[in-house]
Amino acid sequence: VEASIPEPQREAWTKHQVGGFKDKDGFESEVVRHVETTLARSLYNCDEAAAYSATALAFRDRLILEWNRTQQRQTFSDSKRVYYLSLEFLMGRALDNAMLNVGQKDLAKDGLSDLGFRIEDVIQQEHDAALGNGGLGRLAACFLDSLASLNYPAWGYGLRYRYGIFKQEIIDGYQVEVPDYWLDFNPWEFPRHDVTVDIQFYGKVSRETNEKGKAISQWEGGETVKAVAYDVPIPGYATPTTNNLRLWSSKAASGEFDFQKFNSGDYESSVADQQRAETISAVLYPNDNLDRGKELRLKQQYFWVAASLYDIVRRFKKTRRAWKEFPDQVAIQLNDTHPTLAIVELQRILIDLEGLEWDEAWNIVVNTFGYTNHTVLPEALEKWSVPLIENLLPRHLQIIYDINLYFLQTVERQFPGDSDLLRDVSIVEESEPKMIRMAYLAIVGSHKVNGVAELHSELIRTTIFKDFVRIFGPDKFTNVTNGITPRRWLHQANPRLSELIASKTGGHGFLKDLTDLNKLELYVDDKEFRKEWAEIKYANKVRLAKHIKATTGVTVNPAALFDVQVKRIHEYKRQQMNIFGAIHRYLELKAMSPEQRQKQMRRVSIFGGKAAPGYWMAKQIIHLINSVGAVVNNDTDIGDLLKVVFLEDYNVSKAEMIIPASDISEHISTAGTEASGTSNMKFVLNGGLIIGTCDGANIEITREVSQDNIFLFGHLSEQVDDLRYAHQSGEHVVDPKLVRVFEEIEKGTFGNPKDFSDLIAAVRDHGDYYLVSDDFSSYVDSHTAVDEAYRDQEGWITKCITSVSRMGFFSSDRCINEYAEGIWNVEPLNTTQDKTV
Ligand code: GPK
Repeated sequence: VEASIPEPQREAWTKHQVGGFKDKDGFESEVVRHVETTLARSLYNCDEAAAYSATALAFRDRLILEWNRTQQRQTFSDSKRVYYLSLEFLMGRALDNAMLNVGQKDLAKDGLSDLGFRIEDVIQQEHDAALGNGGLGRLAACFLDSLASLNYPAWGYGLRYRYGIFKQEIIDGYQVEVPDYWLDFNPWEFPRHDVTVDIQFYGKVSRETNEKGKAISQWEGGETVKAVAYDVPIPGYATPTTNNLRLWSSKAASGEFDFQKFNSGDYESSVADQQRAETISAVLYPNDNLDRGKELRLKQQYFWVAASLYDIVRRFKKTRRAWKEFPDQVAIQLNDTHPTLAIVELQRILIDLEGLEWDEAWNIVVNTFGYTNHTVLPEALEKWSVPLIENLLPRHLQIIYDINLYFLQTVERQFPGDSDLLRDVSIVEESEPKMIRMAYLAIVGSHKVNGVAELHSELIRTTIFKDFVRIFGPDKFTNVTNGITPRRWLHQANPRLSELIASKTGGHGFLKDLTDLNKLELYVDDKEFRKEWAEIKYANKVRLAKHIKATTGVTVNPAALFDVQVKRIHEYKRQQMNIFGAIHRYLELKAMSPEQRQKQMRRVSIFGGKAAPGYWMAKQIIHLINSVGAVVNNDTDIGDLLKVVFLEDYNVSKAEMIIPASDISEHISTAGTEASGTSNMKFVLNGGLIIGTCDGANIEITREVSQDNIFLFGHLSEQVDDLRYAHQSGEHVVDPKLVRVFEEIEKGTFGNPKDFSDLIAAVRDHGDYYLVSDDFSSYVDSHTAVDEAYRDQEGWITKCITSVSRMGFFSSDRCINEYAEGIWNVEPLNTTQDKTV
């Protein structure tokens, strides 16, 4: 690699190399400099927002120095890199994370205090980067943190949406969506106006014969859009490694607008072209676990994938290696099927632009890609209509057909005459219109396919992808159980607990190796330790209680059992069962004598989560929760024995406050539907227990913490098909307790019953697909067991401490190491032997 500055001038560079601030004084002077110059303000008009901006800029400057060194180190070392392609990165706030990861939060706290600010207030000024929907997007963000913390040479690639996931307001008990325009001031990104890629759409394919007599296809796009790179530094924890998240933004290819049109007076169409181009990266699709097949979404996918691959290939070409070495230099992980077109695009680059033979190219492609599946729900599996692809990406459709042809030929040789099998595994579904099954394309084009928890990986092997296991053999399919970063989800979200753990485990090493938590088990009977543990949980609950009061007006008692379900609203996640359960509890309390009542456990039933704007049932669930809250919370018979609250606009930074305040959290999906779940891990890591079904990672959490420390209920995934079948054949008898709940709703106790009729009908009249009635009585019983266990506070604390001590497995560091070894074949980069120019 050549340096751009010749030898004689380099001395001046070394002399002026900036080092970043080293102490509190240096930090303060950077903050003041940014306030006075970058922000053009002064001590006369520096509010909290300005203090945040200046602090963020000071840390950004510091990060970018490490970013530069890391990129240099990775280039010089010439080692294999990982590229994580994800349409979603749910990053949340960056400042607190950056301060903690570089180990300068205490310094910043003191510095800000000198300047007249409280660090907590300054941190709160930051807008969440919410470029994702839920679990899948947050997983990608945890992975970036682990990749950097473990010193892997890794980049994330995504889209720079102008609008992230909408903000949720609750108005009169209904969800209202408000656009999330978050880029007003974003100090964490670096625009790279020099790093651009022209992306083609539409157009036609021509076939020519080259000098050697070989047929070459050339795609000439009918429309060009420019991709501009924006880089976001990703600091690792307690390491100099600062990786890159590259987000692409779309722009009109001709700059601002078409001057030809502009000069000829056609202003409107000139501006329209520009707007159409910018629309591509304008908004995040707000659906979780649902595919809607919209053309603009396909455009987003190709735009992002093509820009990323161009970038990756450009970087590879600088090494001047032979193409066959590509998979030794590059591992690309597909986060769900959203980036599956990357498989087709790389094959196109290799055969159409680089002139490789099909087989050689295909070998490279397959060895480069890995595919992670995140769901078995049929409505979430992506399919694109053939006419849509043909119009937008004509050459890609041809290549998809060729991939399918060669694939089906090998299947035919392996299983001669099995035409059912050929139809079942074909990448092209023979429907009207024909559809491309993206998961099948991803499987065929990758060397490894993984699920995200043991049960889920087993389910994909035995159900949705079983034919592919026959064809490719079992080794292509593997499991990598999800994990979470303990930096954000313990150290940052629960600083007091992190300190307490550090005091018992010999420092903060557990944040690098989470299995160190097992040292806590020695202290489970330590009186002083248990007392502090309980105090911290209580303080976290007080903080949440204040937030509840301020945002909903409801007074909750921090001594009550906090029962939390926060996640996207979805029928399969069964928030409806939770609120039916809360109604059941309310009815039981109402039926009691006052004396009896006073013996009951106090509960706060806390909900949060967004419904996709077009998801009618999910919106009814939100409305029911709010309507029940309005009645229960104002019932003087009930007082603080039961409160039901819905927290508006659940997002990453709210999660950081809510999760540490939970006593019990609900992970109650119909068995076999929740691929993994990741908040389940966060709750237990923060000293809360779980009520849950035998689903996703709940099963592995149980294995780790033991049956005694989790409240499991409900039918098992192997029983689900039979139960559904039984419902179909009219044998469905609704649980009597649930019948009673429905009666109460239909009496109008919680407002107009028509508002909730579809929720009831789904269970009573439409086959109860999610088995709410089948699981209801065991759910209610399990809650009774929770009450009993919580009554014994000492026993409860023992359960919590024991569970935390056994959560080491669920670090995303473990998870990333498994990907690195089993799928990517990459190694961490030594950060101690820095080479310089
Ligand atoms: C799965 F298919 C999808 C999707 O579209 N969005 C999404 O967030 C989630 N997911 C699963 O639902 C979770 O069970 C899982 O933990 C998470 O992905 C990460 O793997």
